[in-house]
Amino acid sequence: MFNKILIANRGEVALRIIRTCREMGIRTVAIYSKADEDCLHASMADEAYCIGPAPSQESYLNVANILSTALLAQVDAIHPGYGFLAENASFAEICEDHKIAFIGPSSKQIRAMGDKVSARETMSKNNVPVVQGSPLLETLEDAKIYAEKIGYPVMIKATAGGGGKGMRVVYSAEDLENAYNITRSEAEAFFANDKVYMEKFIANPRHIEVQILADKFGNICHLGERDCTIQRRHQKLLEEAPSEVVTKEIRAKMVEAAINAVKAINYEGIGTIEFLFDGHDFYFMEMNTRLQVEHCVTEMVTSRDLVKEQILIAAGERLSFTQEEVEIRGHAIECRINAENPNKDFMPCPGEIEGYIAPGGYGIRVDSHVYANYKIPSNYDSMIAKIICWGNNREEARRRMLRALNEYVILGVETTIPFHKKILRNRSFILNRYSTKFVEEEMMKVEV
Ligand code: MV4
Repeated sequence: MFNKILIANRGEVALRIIRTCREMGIRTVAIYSKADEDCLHASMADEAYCIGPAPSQESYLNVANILSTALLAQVDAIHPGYGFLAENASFAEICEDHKIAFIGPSSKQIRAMGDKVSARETMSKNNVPVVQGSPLLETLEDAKIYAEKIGYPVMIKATAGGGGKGMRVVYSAEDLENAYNITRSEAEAFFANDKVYMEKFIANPRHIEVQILADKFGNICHLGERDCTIQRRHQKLLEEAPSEVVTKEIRAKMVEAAINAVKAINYEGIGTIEFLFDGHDFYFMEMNTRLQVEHCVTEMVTSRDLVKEQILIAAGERLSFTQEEVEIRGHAIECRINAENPNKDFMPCPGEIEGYIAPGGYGIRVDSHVYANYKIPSNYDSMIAKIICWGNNREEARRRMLRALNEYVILGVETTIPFHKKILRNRSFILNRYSTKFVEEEMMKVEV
């Protein structure tokens, strides 16, 4: 087992990882930027090193500084958390080259899923349903041929894309040329790769994802699904587990597809297979080769520590449980609390937290790095907390979450707490009848 792990991240996820390391008897090394000198992850870890100035490029994304800190502190492994370097294949490769374990899959497996056209191809060859689509589009003529074959509406997507960047819906032949050209130039600008492909557009889907774990001995387990349909501009706001729109029959097929996906690339680590679900059929969208922000809802309904399993796998140990031992119990909901103003187009609202009282009580978990008089820097993501709640069923969880949101006091900065209360009281949310358009259709209506 590892003796010492460097956590290449900040904020709540850094604390999340430090906590599990401590329970496992593993020493921790924090890194922090000049803007994060007062951050809890720096004080909570066994050692902490400043690795650069505030901008992420010069600190949390500064591979040379992170690696030299890891070598200096003589760590066995690096945990990247999520965001920053978590899905950076070159970083994983550099760790491999320096005999430091990257807590995640191999650089090869990250690359295999980073290219969407080759990922789609691998999946469809291995009994994982994919949306009807095209190979790489070489020319506009290609695009025209495939659009006619697939039938409008279609989507043009960057093969290097993901998470909603570099994609466009095309409703009719007149719009094709323009959409094709714009998506290519956006793809070039975002990813330095202008290769695009086409998919049939699935209108009003749900976003359902399956959590999987795979160790180096070929043991593969799933921990069921999460429903992450409630998003705004591709940022998830609220997630739940399990999904009540997924029937037993669909669930069985979906987890089988997710396991096929993992087997297809000999995946090692924890990962998520994302699907679009139209109420009847589901389709592979992408795979996330990292720990995810919303992993906590899975932890709440399975009582399994995903970070612990992730560390065990990276250290070459076996998963600590078998599929037969996995039981999904009750229902969990997570709300991501951001320092943003929902009334000003979710404008980030950094600054000092002048008063702070976190919710608590039965069935509530708060993962956060903030405290009274903490100054939220403007350099990083605006997520400041996650509330995760558990209930015997969805309605109990929903009421418990509302209770916790009402208890939460955060003074001095605007937060998304009021917006979450509105979601939880929305009729379509309560009835569980909505799609990825929920926020724009249900939440942005102007009251008169
Ligand atoms: C789609 C789609 C409809 N049809 N692909 C958004 C993020 C990226 N992972 C893929 N995305 C989508 N791909 C086809 N063929 C709709 C979306 C999509 C979406 C998906 C999940 C959750 C929220 C979304 C919001 C807008 C679009």
